[in-house]
Amino acid sequence: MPSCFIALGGNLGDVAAAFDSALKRLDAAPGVSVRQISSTYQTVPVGSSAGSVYLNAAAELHCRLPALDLLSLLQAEEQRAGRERPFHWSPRTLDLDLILYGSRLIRHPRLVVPHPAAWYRRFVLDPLAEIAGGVLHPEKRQTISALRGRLLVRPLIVRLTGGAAAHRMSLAAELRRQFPQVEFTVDEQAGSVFSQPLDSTGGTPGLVLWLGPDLEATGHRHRETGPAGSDRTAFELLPLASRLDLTAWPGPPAVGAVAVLQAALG
Ligand code: A4P
Ligand code: MG
Repeated sequence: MPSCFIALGGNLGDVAAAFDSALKRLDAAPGVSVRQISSTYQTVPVGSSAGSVYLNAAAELHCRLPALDLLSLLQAEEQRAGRERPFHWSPRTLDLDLILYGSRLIRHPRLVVPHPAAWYRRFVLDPLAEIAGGVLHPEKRQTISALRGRLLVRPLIVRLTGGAAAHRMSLAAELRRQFPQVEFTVDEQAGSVFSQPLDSTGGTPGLVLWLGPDLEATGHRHRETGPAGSDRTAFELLPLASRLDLTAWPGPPAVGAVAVLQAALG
C-alpha cells in the first residue's frame, strides 16, 4: 500500500479545527489511514493577495485508493470546510494538496504528483521534513530533508539563466532590491552549462531559475548540443535538484520569481 504525503494549509476561520476534522474524516474513509501528523506551523503568506498568516502542516496516509480517488476525497474535505475559490491563491479555509503518492510520477489534467511546487516551498517542506525527512523525492532525487536543507543556507545562492541577457540582468537587479538575503548570480551565456555565472562566490545555487530559450546563443560556440539540439535540452542540462522552469509560471516571470523566492526563504 503506497505511503502518501499530503500538505494542509489555510488562513480563514478556525484552520486548526479544519485540519483536525479533515484528518479524522480521512482516517475514517475506507482504504485510507492516517499514520503521522506533523506539528502545525504559522507561515508567512506567499503571493501578493494570499491574505493573512497561514497555518500549514503535513500528514502521512496509507492509502489503497487510486491517486485520483484520493484527490477527490481531499477535494470533498476542502468543500466540506467551506472552501471557496474567488481568485487564484485566494485566502482559504482548507487546502489539501497531494505531495507524494509513494514514488509515483503522475501527470494528469487533474493531478500532478509530486506536487510541482512542493520541493522549494518552506511552508510545505518544514512540516513534511518532520515526518518524511528521509523520504526520497522521486523527481528531484533528493530526500525531503536535503531539499529543505539547501534552502536554509544564507545567503541563499540563486542562479538566473536562460532568456535574453538584458532580461536576466534587469530581473536580477529588481530581485536584489527585494531579497537582500539572496545572492543572485547571472549566467553570461544563457542556460549554458559551460558559462561562468557573474558575481559568483563559487557556492552551489539552492535554486536555478530558467527564463526560457536562449535566443541569443544560436550559433554560439558554447551552445549545448543535446540529442534534439532543442532549447528544452538547455533546461534539462541544468542541475536536476535545483532547476525551476519559470516559463511554466502562468504570469510574468518576475512575479513568478518573487513568489518562488518568498516560498523558498520561508
Ligand atoms: N491539482 C493538480 N495536482 C494537484 C496535487 N498534487 N494536489 C489540481 C492537489 N491538487 C492538484 O487546486 C487547483 C487544481 O490543482 C485542482 O483542481 C486540482 O485538480 P486548488 O486547491 O483548487 O487551488 P489552489 O490550491 O489555490 O491552487 P494551487 O496553485 O495549487 O495553489 P497552492 O500551490 O496550493 O498555493 N502561503 C502559505 N504561507 N501557505 C500556503 O499554504 N498556499 C498557497 C496556494 C499560496 N500561498 C500560501 C499557501
Ligand atoms: Mg490546492
